[in-house]
Amino acid sequence: MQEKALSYDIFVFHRSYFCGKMLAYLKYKGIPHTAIYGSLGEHGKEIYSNTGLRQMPVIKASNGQWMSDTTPMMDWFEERYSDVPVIPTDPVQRFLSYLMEDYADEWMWRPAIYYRWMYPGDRHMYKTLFAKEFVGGIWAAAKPLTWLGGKLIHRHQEQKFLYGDGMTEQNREHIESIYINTLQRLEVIFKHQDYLLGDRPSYADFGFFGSMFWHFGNDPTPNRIMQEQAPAVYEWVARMWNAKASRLSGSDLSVTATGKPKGWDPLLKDVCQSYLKYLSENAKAYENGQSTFDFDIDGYTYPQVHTSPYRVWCRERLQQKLFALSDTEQADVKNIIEPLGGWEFLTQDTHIQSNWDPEGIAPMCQPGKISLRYKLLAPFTGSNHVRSRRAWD
Ligand SMILES: N[C@@H](CCC(=O)N[C@@H](CS)C(=O)NCC(=O)O)C(=O)O
Repeated sequence: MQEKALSYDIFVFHRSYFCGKMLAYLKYKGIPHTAIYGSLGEHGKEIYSNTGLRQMPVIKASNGQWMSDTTPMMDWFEERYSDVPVIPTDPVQRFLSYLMEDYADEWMWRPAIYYRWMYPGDRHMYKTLFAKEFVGGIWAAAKPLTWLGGKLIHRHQEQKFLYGDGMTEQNREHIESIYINTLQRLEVIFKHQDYLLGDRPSYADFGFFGSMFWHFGNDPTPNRIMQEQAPAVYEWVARMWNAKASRLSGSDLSVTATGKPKGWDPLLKDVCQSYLKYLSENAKAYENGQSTFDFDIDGYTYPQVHTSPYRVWCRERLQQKLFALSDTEQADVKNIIEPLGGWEFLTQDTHIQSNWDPEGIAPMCQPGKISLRYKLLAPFTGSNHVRSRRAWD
Protein backbone atom coordinates (compact mmCIF):
# COMPACT_ATOMS: atom_id res chain seq x y z
CA MET A 1 0.00 0.00 0.00
CA GLN A 2 1.55 3.29 -1.09
CA GLU A 3 0.41 6.64 0.27
CA LYS A 4 2.54 8.70 -2.02
CA ALA A 5 -0.07 11.42 -2.21
CA LEU A 6 0.49 12.30 1.43
CA SER A 7 3.18 14.61 2.70
CA TYR A 8 4.31 15.02 6.26
CA ASP A 9 5.29 17.79 8.66
CA ILE A 10 7.76 16.52 11.23
CA PHE A 11 8.15 18.59 14.39
CA VAL A 12 11.77 18.46 15.35
CA PHE A 13 13.95 19.72 18.14
CA HIS A 14 17.51 20.19 16.93
CA ARG A 15 19.86 17.99 19.02
CA SER A 16 17.13 15.58 20.05
CA TYR A 17 17.90 11.88 20.04
CA PHE A 18 14.67 10.62 18.49
CA CYS A 19 14.23 13.58 16.13
CA GLY A 20 17.57 12.98 14.40
CA LYS A 21 16.67 9.32 13.98
CA MET A 22 13.28 9.98 12.38
CA LEU A 23 14.52 12.76 10.16
CA ALA A 24 17.34 10.57 8.83
CA TYR A 25 14.81 7.81 8.08
CA LEU A 26 12.46 10.12 6.13
CA LYS A 27 15.40 11.61 4.23
CA TYR A 28 16.80 8.19 3.37
CA LYS A 29 13.47 6.84 2.13
CA GLY A 30 12.68 9.97 0.14
CA ILE A 31 9.32 10.37 1.90
CA PRO A 32 8.04 13.90 1.23
CA HIS A 33 8.36 15.88 4.42
CA THR A 34 8.96 19.31 5.88
CA ALA A 35 11.02 19.54 9.03
CA ILE A 36 9.58 22.10 11.41
CA TYR A 37 12.37 22.91 13.79
CA GLY A 38 11.35 24.47 17.07
CA SER A 39 10.84 24.11 20.78
CA LEU A 40 8.17 22.55 22.91
CA GLY A 41 7.64 26.13 24.08
CA GLU A 42 6.61 27.06 20.54
CA HIS A 43 4.86 23.89 19.44
CA GLY A 44 4.04 22.07 22.70
CA LYS A 45 0.42 23.20 22.85
CA GLU A 46 -0.33 22.24 19.25
CA ILE A 47 1.46 18.92 19.67
CA TYR A 48 -0.27 18.13 22.94
CA SER A 49 -3.72 19.09 21.75
CA ASN A 50 -3.35 16.77 18.76
CA THR A 51 -1.44 13.87 20.29
CA GLY A 52 -1.93 13.94 24.06
CA LEU A 53 1.87 13.97 24.33
CA ARG A 54 4.56 16.51 24.99
CA GLN A 55 7.39 15.03 23.02
CA MET A 56 9.19 15.26 19.70
CA PRO A 57 9.35 14.12 17.03
CA VAL A 58 5.71 13.98 16.10
CA ILE A 59 4.44 13.89 12.55
CA LYS A 60 1.38 15.53 11.05
CA ALA A 61 0.28 13.95 7.78
CA SER A 62 -1.34 16.11 5.13
CA ASN A 63 -4.63 14.26 5.75
CA GLY A 64 -4.64 15.67 9.30
CA GLN A 65 -3.51 12.51 11.12
CA TRP A 66 -0.89 12.89 13.84
CA MET A 67 1.67 10.23 14.72
CA SER A 68 4.20 9.69 17.48
CA ASP A 69 6.96 7.31 18.59
CA THR A 70 9.68 6.59 16.10
CA THR A 71 9.58 2.77 16.17
CA PRO A 72 5.88 2.35 15.36
CA MET A 73 6.16 5.30 12.95
CA MET A 74 8.94 3.53 11.04
CA ASP A 75 6.82 0.35 10.97
CA TRP A 76 3.89 2.35 9.61
CA PHE A 77 6.02 3.98 6.90
CA GLU A 78 7.68 0.68 6.01
CA GLU A 79 4.26 -0.80 5.19
CA ARG A 80 3.33 2.12 2.98
CA TYR A 81 6.66 3.04 1.40
CA SER A 82 7.91 -0.44 0.72
CA ASP A 83 9.95 0.00 -2.44
CA VAL A 84 13.22 0.40 -0.52
CA PRO A 85 12.71 -1.45 2.75
CA VAL A 86 14.95 -0.96 5.75
CA ILE A 87 13.58 -4.14 7.34
CA PRO A 88 15.36 -7.28 6.13
CA THR A 89 13.32 -9.90 4.35
CA ASP A 90 14.92 -12.83 6.18
CA PRO A 91 12.57 -13.39 9.18
CA VAL A 92 15.35 -14.09 11.67
CA GLN A 93 17.36 -11.04 10.63
CA ARG A 94 14.15 -9.06 10.71
CA PHE A 95 13.41 -10.03 14.29
CA LEU A 96 17.02 -9.44 15.39
CA SER A 97 16.80 -6.01 13.74
CA TYR A 98 13.65 -5.18 15.75
CA LEU A 99 15.46 -6.27 18.88
CA MET A 100 18.58 -4.26 18.10
CA GLU A 101 16.61 -1.15 17.18
CA ASP A 102 14.67 -1.24 20.41
CA TYR A 103 17.85 -1.79 22.41
CA ALA A 104 19.55 1.10 20.65
CA ASP A 105 16.57 3.39 21.30
CA GLU A 106 16.06 2.62 24.93
CA TRP A 107 19.39 1.37 26.32
CA MET A 108 21.59 4.09 24.82
CA TRP A 109 19.24 6.71 26.28
CA ARG A 110 20.81 6.72 29.74
CA PRO A 111 24.45 7.17 28.59
CA ALA A 112 23.31 9.79 26.07
CA ILE A 113 21.59 11.86 28.76
CA TYR A 114 24.49 11.16 31.12
CA TYR A 115 27.17 12.57 28.84
CA ARG A 116 25.06 15.61 28.02
CA TRP A 117 24.44 16.57 31.64
CA MET A 118 27.30 15.14 33.73
CA TYR A 119 30.34 16.87 32.21
CA PRO A 120 30.66 20.63 32.86
CA GLY A 121 31.42 21.70 29.26
CA ASP A 122 28.51 19.78 27.77
CA ARG A 123 26.18 20.78 30.58
CA HIS A 124 27.04 24.46 30.31
CA MET A 125 26.27 24.46 26.60
CA TYR A 126 22.96 22.62 26.97
CA LYS A 127 21.64 24.61 29.92
CA THR A 128 21.57 27.73 27.78
CA LEU A 129 20.59 26.00 24.57
CA PHE A 130 17.68 24.12 26.15
CA ALA A 131 16.35 27.12 28.05
CA LYS A 132 16.38 29.17 24.85
CA GLU A 133 15.46 26.65 22.23
CA PHE A 134 13.73 23.65 23.75
CA VAL A 135 11.54 25.31 26.32
CA GLY A 136 11.68 28.83 24.92
CA GLY A 137 8.97 31.28 25.97
CA ILE A 138 9.82 33.35 29.03
CA TRP A 139 13.03 31.37 29.55
CA ALA A 140 14.50 32.84 26.38
CA ALA A 141 13.42 36.40 27.12
CA ALA A 142 16.32 37.67 29.24
CA LYS A 143 19.72 36.45 30.43
CA PRO A 144 18.82 35.92 34.12
CA LEU A 145 15.72 33.96 33.09
CA THR A 146 17.75 31.85 30.67
CA TRP A 147 20.26 31.19 33.44
CA LEU A 148 17.48 30.18 35.84
CA GLY A 149 15.71 28.16 33.14
CA GLY A 150 18.97 26.32 32.41
CA LYS A 151 19.40 25.49 36.08
CA LEU A 152 15.85 24.16 36.33
CA ILE A 153 16.27 22.06 33.19
CA HIS A 154 19.54 20.62 34.45
CA ARG A 155 17.85 19.70 37.75
CA HIS A 156 14.90 18.23 35.89
CA GLN A 157 17.14 16.05 33.70
CA GLU A 158 19.18 14.88 36.70
CA GLN A 159 16.13 14.04 38.74
CA LYS A 160 14.22 12.41 35.97
CA PHE A 161 16.90 10.49 34.12
CA LEU A 162 20.09 10.36 36.22
CA TYR A 163 20.30 10.57 40.05
CA GLY A 164 16.53 10.29 40.26
CA ASP A 165 16.51 7.23 38.01
CA GLY A 166 19.03 4.84 39.56
CA MET A 167 22.31 6.60 38.80
CA THR A 168 24.83 6.73 41.65
CA GLU A 169 28.49 7.72 41.91
CA GLN A 170 29.27 3.96 41.92
CA ASN A 171 27.46 3.05 38.73
CA ARG A 172 28.62 6.05 36.69
CA GLU A 173 31.49 3.99 35.29
CA HIS A 174 28.99 1.36 34.19
CA ILE A 175 26.93 3.98 32.34
CA GLU A 176 30.08 5.15 30.57
CA SER A 177 31.01 1.57 29.70
CA ILE A 178 27.72 1.15 27.83
CA TYR A 179 28.79 3.89 25.43
CA ILE A 180 32.44 2.87 25.17
CA ASN A 181 31.66 -0.83 24.62
CA THR A 182 29.01 -0.04 22.01
CA LEU A 183 31.46 2.19 20.15
CA GLN A 184 34.03 -0.62 20.11
CA ARG A 185 31.52 -3.18 18.86
CA LEU A 186 30.22 -0.86 16.12
CA GLU A 187 33.75 0.15 15.14
CA VAL A 188 34.63 -3.48 14.37
CA ILE A 189 31.60 -3.73 12.07
CA PHE A 190 31.98 -0.36 10.31
CA LYS A 191 35.66 -0.95 9.59
CA HIS A 192 34.54 -3.61 7.14
CA GLN A 193 31.11 -2.58 5.94
CA ASP A 194 29.12 0.61 5.51
CA TYR A 195 26.03 -0.32 7.53
CA LEU A 196 24.96 -2.89 10.11
CA LEU A 197 23.63 -5.34 7.55
CA GLY A 198 26.01 -4.64 4.72
CA ASP A 199 25.76 -1.93 2.11
CA ARG A 200 22.41 -0.31 2.96
CA PRO A 201 21.02 1.37 6.06
CA SER A 202 18.66 -0.92 7.94
CA TYR A 203 16.20 -0.64 10.80
CA ALA A 204 18.92 -1.20 13.40
CA ASP A 205 21.15 1.50 11.85
CA PHE A 206 18.37 4.04 12.39
CA GLY A 207 18.04 2.81 15.98
CA PHE A 208 21.70 3.49 16.75
CA PHE A 209 21.66 6.71 14.79
CA GLY A 210 19.39 8.31 17.43
CA SER A 211 22.03 8.38 20.13
CA MET A 212 25.08 8.48 17.87
CA PHE A 213 24.08 11.54 15.83
CA TRP A 214 22.78 14.46 17.86
CA HIS A 215 24.04 13.17 21.21
CA PHE A 216 27.30 11.21 21.12
CA GLY A 217 28.41 12.51 17.74
CA ASN A 218 27.81 16.17 18.63
CA ASP A 219 28.06 16.66 22.40
CA PRO A 220 31.63 17.72 23.21
CA THR A 221 32.71 14.91 25.58
CA PRO A 222 31.31 11.84 23.78
CA ASN A 223 32.13 13.43 20.42
CA ARG A 224 35.81 13.53 21.34
CA ILE A 225 35.68 9.93 22.54
CA MET A 226 34.05 8.86 19.28
CA GLN A 227 36.57 10.71 17.14
CA GLU A 228 39.50 9.22 19.04
CA GLN A 229 38.28 5.69 19.67
CA ALA A 230 35.87 4.96 16.86
CA PRO A 231 36.59 6.93 13.67
CA ALA A 232 34.67 4.40 11.56
CA VAL A 233 31.57 5.04 13.68
CA TYR A 234 32.07 8.77 13.24
CA GLU A 235 32.23 8.25 9.49
CA TRP A 236 29.07 6.07 9.61
CA VAL A 237 27.23 8.90 11.42
CA ALA A 238 27.89 11.26 8.50
CA ARG A 239 27.16 8.50 5.97
CA MET A 240 23.79 7.82 7.58
CA TRP A 241 22.84 11.49 7.60
CA ASN A 242 23.52 11.76 3.89
CA ALA A 243 22.18 8.33 2.87
CA LYS A 244 19.53 8.32 0.15
CA ALA A 245 17.82 5.17 -1.05
CA SER A 246 17.31 6.76 -4.46
CA ARG A 247 21.08 6.71 -5.02
CA LEU A 248 21.32 2.97 -4.33
CA SER A 249 20.66 0.41 -7.00
CA GLY A 250 18.28 -2.55 -6.68
CA SER A 251 15.25 -2.77 -4.46
CA ASP A 252 16.10 -5.27 -1.74
CA LEU A 253 17.85 -4.60 1.48
CA SER A 254 21.17 -6.17 0.79
CA VAL A 255 22.03 -8.56 3.57
CA THR A 256 25.25 -10.38 4.18
CA ALA A 257 23.51 -13.72 4.73
CA THR A 258 20.43 -15.15 6.37
CA GLY A 259 20.32 -15.81 10.11
CA LYS A 260 22.61 -14.05 12.53
CA PRO A 261 24.17 -10.95 10.96
CA LYS A 262 27.95 -10.81 10.68
CA GLY A 263 29.68 -9.13 13.61
CA TRP A 264 26.55 -8.75 15.75
CA ASP A 265 27.48 -11.29 18.45
CA PRO A 266 28.95 -8.87 21.02
CA LEU A 267 26.05 -6.44 20.51
CA LEU A 268 23.49 -9.23 20.80
CA LYS A 269 25.15 -10.35 24.01
CA ASP A 270 24.65 -6.84 25.44
CA VAL A 271 21.04 -6.83 24.24
CA CYS A 272 20.33 -10.18 25.88
CA GLN A 273 22.22 -9.79 29.13
CA SER A 274 21.47 -6.15 29.87
CA TYR A 275 18.45 -4.89 28.01
CA LEU A 276 16.23 -7.96 27.93
CA LYS A 277 16.97 -8.50 31.63
CA TYR A 278 16.01 -4.88 32.30
CA LEU A 279 12.84 -5.14 30.20
CA SER A 280 11.81 -8.25 32.08
CA GLU A 281 12.38 -6.72 35.52
CA ASN A 282 10.72 -3.47 34.47
CA ALA A 283 7.65 -5.42 33.35
CA LYS A 284 7.51 -7.35 36.62
CA ALA A 285 7.78 -4.13 38.64
CA TYR A 286 4.98 -2.65 36.54
CA GLU A 287 2.81 -5.70 37.11
CA ASN A 288 3.42 -5.43 40.86
CA GLY A 289 2.40 -1.78 40.83
CA GLN A 290 5.88 -0.59 41.88
CA SER A 291 6.84 2.89 40.72
CA THR A 292 10.56 2.02 41.06
CA PHE A 293 12.71 -1.10 41.31
CA ASP A 294 16.36 -1.92 42.01
CA PHE A 295 18.25 -3.19 38.99
CA ASP A 296 21.49 -5.20 39.23
CA ILE A 297 23.70 -5.58 36.21
CA ASP A 298 27.36 -6.55 35.66
CA GLY A 299 28.08 -6.24 39.40
CA TYR A 300 26.55 -2.75 39.62
CA THR A 301 23.30 -1.73 41.30
CA TYR A 302 20.92 0.88 40.00
CA PRO A 303 18.69 1.63 42.98
CA GLN A 304 15.14 2.88 42.47
CA VAL A 305 15.03 2.94 38.70
CA HIS A 306 11.70 4.36 37.48
CA THR A 307 9.29 1.74 36.22
CA SER A 308 8.55 2.64 32.61
CA PRO A 309 5.14 1.69 31.18
CA TYR A 310 6.41 2.70 27.74
CA ARG A 311 9.12 0.03 27.96
CA VAL A 312 6.59 -2.57 29.07
CA TRP A 313 4.98 -1.77 25.73
CA CYS A 314 8.35 -2.10 23.96
CA ARG A 315 8.65 -5.60 25.41
CA GLU A 316 5.09 -6.49 24.44
CA ARG A 317 5.74 -5.43 20.85
CA LEU A 318 8.93 -7.50 20.70
CA GLN A 319 7.03 -10.50 22.03
CA GLN A 320 4.29 -9.96 19.44
CA LYS A 321 6.87 -9.78 16.67
CA LEU A 322 8.58 -12.93 17.94
CA PHE A 323 5.38 -14.93 18.26
CA ALA A 324 4.27 -13.87 14.79
CA LEU A 325 7.16 -15.94 13.38
CA SER A 326 6.69 -19.56 12.37
CA ASP A 327 7.78 -22.30 14.79
CA THR A 328 10.94 -22.93 12.78
CA GLU A 329 11.83 -19.23 12.68
CA GLN A 330 11.21 -18.90 16.41
CA ALA A 331 13.47 -21.88 16.97
CA ASP A 332 16.17 -20.16 14.87
CA VAL A 333 15.87 -17.00 16.99
CA LYS A 334 15.97 -19.12 20.12
CA ASN A 335 19.17 -20.81 18.96
CA ILE A 336 20.78 -17.40 18.65
CA ILE A 337 19.59 -15.61 21.77
CA GLU A 338 19.20 -18.47 24.25
CA PRO A 339 22.96 -19.13 24.61
CA LEU A 340 23.34 -15.38 25.22
CA GLY A 341 20.79 -15.49 28.03
CA GLY A 342 18.09 -13.50 26.24
CA TRP A 343 15.41 -16.05 25.39
CA GLU A 344 14.07 -16.54 28.89
CA PHE A 345 14.07 -12.81 29.69
CA LEU A 346 12.06 -12.16 26.54
CA THR A 347 9.60 -15.03 26.61
CA GLN A 348 8.73 -15.32 30.30
CA ASP A 349 5.72 -13.40 31.71
CA THR A 350 4.05 -12.93 28.36
CA HIS A 351 0.82 -11.94 30.08
CA ILE A 352 2.18 -8.57 31.28
CA GLN A 353 0.32 -5.92 29.29
CA SER A 354 1.25 -2.25 29.35
CA ASN A 355 -2.10 -0.82 28.24
CA TRP A 356 0.02 1.88 26.66
CA ASP A 357 -1.90 1.69 23.43
CA PRO A 358 -5.14 -0.04 24.46
CA GLU A 359 -6.97 0.69 21.20
CA GLY A 360 -4.02 -0.55 19.13
CA ILE A 361 -3.85 2.66 17.12
CA ALA A 362 -0.12 3.41 17.38
CA PRO A 363 1.55 5.31 15.83
CA MET A 364 -1.68 7.30 15.38
CA CYS A 365 -2.44 9.69 18.20
CA GLN A 366 -5.52 10.98 19.94
CA PRO A 367 -5.97 14.60 20.98
CA GLY A 368 -5.13 15.67 24.52
CA LYS A 369 -7.19 18.09 26.57
CA ILE A 370 -5.46 21.34 27.46
CA SER A 371 -6.30 21.53 31.15
CA LEU A 372 -5.23 24.18 33.64
CA ARG A 373 -2.86 21.59 35.12
CA TYR A 374 -1.27 21.16 31.70
CA LYS A 375 -0.84 24.90 31.25
CA LEU A 376 0.79 25.28 34.67
CA LEU A 377 3.06 22.26 34.54
CA ALA A 378 3.88 21.96 30.86
CA PRO A 379 7.14 23.92 30.97
CA PHE A 380 8.57 21.59 33.61
CA THR A 381 7.43 18.19 32.44
CA GLY A 382 7.13 16.33 29.23
CA SER A 383 8.87 13.13 28.34
CA ASN A 384 6.99 9.95 27.73
CA HIS A 385 9.46 7.81 29.56
CA VAL A 386 7.79 7.50 32.92
CA ARG A 387 4.25 8.51 32.15
CA SER A 388 1.48 6.73 30.38
CA ARG A 389 0.37 7.77 26.94
CA ARG A 390 -2.62 9.86 27.85
CA ALA A 391 -1.83 10.58 31.46
CA TRP A 392 -2.78 14.22 31.24
CA ASP A 393 -6.35 13.56 30.16
N1 LIG B 1 9.47 6.94 22.21
C1 LIG B 1 9.58 8.24 21.64
C2 LIG B 1 10.50 9.12 22.49
C3 LIG B 1 10.46 10.58 22.12
C4 LIG B 1 11.21 11.42 23.14
O1 LIG B 1 11.47 11.00 24.27
N2 LIG B 1 11.54 12.63 22.73
C5 LIG B 1 12.25 13.54 23.60
C6 LIG B 1 13.30 14.28 22.83
S1 LIG B 1 14.52 13.16 22.21
C7 LIG B 1 11.27 14.58 24.12
O2 LIG B 1 10.53 15.15 23.36
N3 LIG B 1 11.26 14.81 25.42
C8 LIG B 1 10.42 15.78 26.02
C9 LIG B 1 10.87 16.14 27.40
O3 LIG B 1 11.71 15.44 27.96
O4 LIG B 1 10.34 17.11 27.92
C10 LIG B 1 10.07 8.13 20.20
O5 LIG B 1 10.57 7.08 19.80
O6 LIG B 1 9.88 9.08 19.45
